[in-house]
Amino acid sequence: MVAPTRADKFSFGLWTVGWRGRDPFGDATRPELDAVEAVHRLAELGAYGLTFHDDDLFPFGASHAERQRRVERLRTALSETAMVVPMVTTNLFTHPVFKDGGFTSNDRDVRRFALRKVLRNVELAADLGAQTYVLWGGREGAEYDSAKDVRAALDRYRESLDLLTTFVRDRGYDLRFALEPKPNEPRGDILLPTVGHALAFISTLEHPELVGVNPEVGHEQMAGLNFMHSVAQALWQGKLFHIDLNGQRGVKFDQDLVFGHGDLMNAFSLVDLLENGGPDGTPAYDGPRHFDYKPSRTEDLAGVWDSAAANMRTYLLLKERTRTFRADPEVRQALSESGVTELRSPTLAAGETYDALLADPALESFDADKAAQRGYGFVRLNQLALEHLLGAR
Ligand code: 3MF
Ligand code: MG
Ligand code: MG
Ligand code: MG
Repeated sequence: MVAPTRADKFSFGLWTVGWRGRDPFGDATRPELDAVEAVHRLAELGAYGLTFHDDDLFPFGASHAERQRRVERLRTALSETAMVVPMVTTNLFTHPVFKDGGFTSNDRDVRRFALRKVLRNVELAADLGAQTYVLWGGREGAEYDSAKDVRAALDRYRESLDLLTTFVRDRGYDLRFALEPKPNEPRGDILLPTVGHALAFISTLEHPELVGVNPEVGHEQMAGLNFMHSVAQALWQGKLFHIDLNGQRGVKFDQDLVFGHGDLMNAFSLVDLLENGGPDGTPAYDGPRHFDYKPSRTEDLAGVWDSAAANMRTYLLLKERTRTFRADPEVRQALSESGVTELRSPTLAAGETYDALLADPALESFDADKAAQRGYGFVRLNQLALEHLLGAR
């Protein structure tokens, strides 16, 4: 039951298991990991996909020949393991040239260089059969309010997205873009800090249908937000193109823990939403279950693979627990008594107008004080969820 298979669609960033443990205060604690080994190890563990930034696969500034050589090695590993590349992304944050951003750098030459870096990697993504191209603008932002004209920066952000969507349309690529919001780190303030900001921005684009979001558990939680709520709204707007699963313990630095090693109750409700939130309890999301975490720098290579397996195992355990939760007759009754199911009924009757609502005699005699006495039973419902999560029911 908790052995992952390809059908579970688990994918990992090459930069996750490949993270060497370098942080702002300490050097690397682990050796470099070869992309080919990563593909083989992840496939053995039950993953189906690998994702990467251009710079994860070939060094920044690599020659065309070197780039091709690395891509071919990856292609061979993929065919040996039947692994796929569902998503590709660009590194617009490591090289010092991007210290003030890529698409929104104050320096126009840097912006042009950044755009070309993305365009070239979009070609590779399409060639490898990726369906999603993620854009995480970690350096698009500022530390000082006087340093960035935010409206001009958003104009440049939009200009970049409009160019990218025109490019994939003209080339006939079957590829969509997903913006990954994050409130801060590495910049003091990052543009498009939350899922909500990104959704509002997308509505201003030339081809909004080609752009969605890639929400990350820890990023929304760093802003003190409820991750499940953010994902639910993205789903509601048809914009959940991809997802980054990991763990975060509260409003502090970006922790990138294993999925479930942060807010476990919220992870449970997230898996419940993704797996059972569709019509009649079907999955609400069918894309990759992508892990963007960092094996803690205390771990050796064995610990890296243990942590990779832990992400998938935790997800599957939660999935199983959400099934027992949904199937429990007591839960069904509690959901009904709490009005959770009643919220699906439209507030107005079919064809009812505001005049009819204004004149409704039932509202004349509606006893607000009496209605206010109702207990919703949400605590009991949440305890049922917790008991299923703990395996106590
Ligand atoms: C940083 C992130 C990024 C993005 C990545 C993929 C380096 O907190 O989450 O990881 O996920 O750039 O698009
Ligand atoms: Mg992250
Ligand atoms: Mg993170
Ligand atoms: Mg991420």
